[in-house]
This record gives sequence, structure tokens and C-alpha cells, in this order.
Amino acid sequence: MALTFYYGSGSPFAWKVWLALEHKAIPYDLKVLSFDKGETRAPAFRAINPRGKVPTIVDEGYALWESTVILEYLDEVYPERPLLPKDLQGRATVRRIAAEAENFLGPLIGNLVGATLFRKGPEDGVVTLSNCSRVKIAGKKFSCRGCHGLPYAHRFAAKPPQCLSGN
Ligand SMILES: N[C@@H](CCC(=O)N[C@@H](CS)C(=O)NCC(=O)O)C(=O)O
Repeated sequence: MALTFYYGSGSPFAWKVWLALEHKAIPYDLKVLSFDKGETRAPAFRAINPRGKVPTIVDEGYALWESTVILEYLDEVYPERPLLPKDLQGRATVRRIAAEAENFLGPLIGNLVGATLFRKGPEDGVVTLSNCSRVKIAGKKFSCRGCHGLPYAHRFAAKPPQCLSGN
């Protein structure tokens, strides 16, 4: 039975999982949910993920959400084309990058998206990028690092904000 992948357009968290599925060549059944139509809040989806968030996967009847945890799960269930390095320090580095992406880069990008795509007026949401430059997001080899960092980098590159200050 193919794994089911619940996705929402524009979600960097969902891109992480999509990248991993493609990289590992895992067959999946893609379900695209519309944020505009409120499909993440629909009872049918809440029955699968009570938090109503994408990405969510269902594998053999087992529902899982939280993108970072999904990546680790996929890597254990489908070990071909591994996302995590074999060595302990390499794995710790990837997990550190994932934590930095979640705790520092993600909220910053969230501010940027709010200040650009969902901005209500000219004074709304002027933000600074000063912390971004300290976060390394990509390695030379595609791996879990790429899955964690690339969606944020892509999100930022795709919509360069007009209203930034800082370095
Ligand atoms: N920490 C979660 C974040 C997931 C998340 O916030 N997803 C957003 C899209 S970017 C969502 O599904 N929002 C739907 C809603 O709030 O209705 C993860 O890493 O998977």
C-alpha cells in the first residue's frame, strides 16, 4: 500500500517531506489540501491529524505529522538513499541544523512571509534578516540538511521581500 502524503501548496514544512520522498524514490499518493478552502481544518482531515497541519503522512494506517519527525521516520522505514550520515557527529550536525531551521530560520521566514504575502498595509511587518546569515543551511551532498534548509531558502528566493532592513 502506497504511503499517503498530505500536502499544502507553499508550505516549506511540506516541501521538506516532498524532497525526502522524491530523493528516496518512495512511492506515495499525493493529497493536496487547499488552505484557502479550509481543507486542513475539515473534520475528515482532523480525524487523521487533530492539529490540522501539513505535512502529514499515513503509512500502513499509521498517521504521522511534524516534518522533522517524518523525515527521521522515512529514513528508518526506507533506508535506501539515506538522509542521515552514518557517523554520530554527522547525524548530530544534521539534527542541529534541523533545530536551527525550526527555531530560528522558520520564525524569521514566517515573519517575512507575513510581512510580504499577508501584509495589511505599508507599516505592517518591517523585519530584519540579521540572524539569517549565521545559519548554514546546505551541505555539498544532498541529505537531510538539504531537506531541512532548502525549502526555507527556496521560499525566500522565490519571493524576495520588498521591505527588508538589516544585513
Ligand atoms: N511544525 C510543523 C509545522 C506545520 C505547519 O505549520 N503547517 C502549516 C502550513 S506551513 C499548516 O498546515 N497550516 C494549516 C493551518 O494552520 O490551517 C512541521 O514541521 O510539520
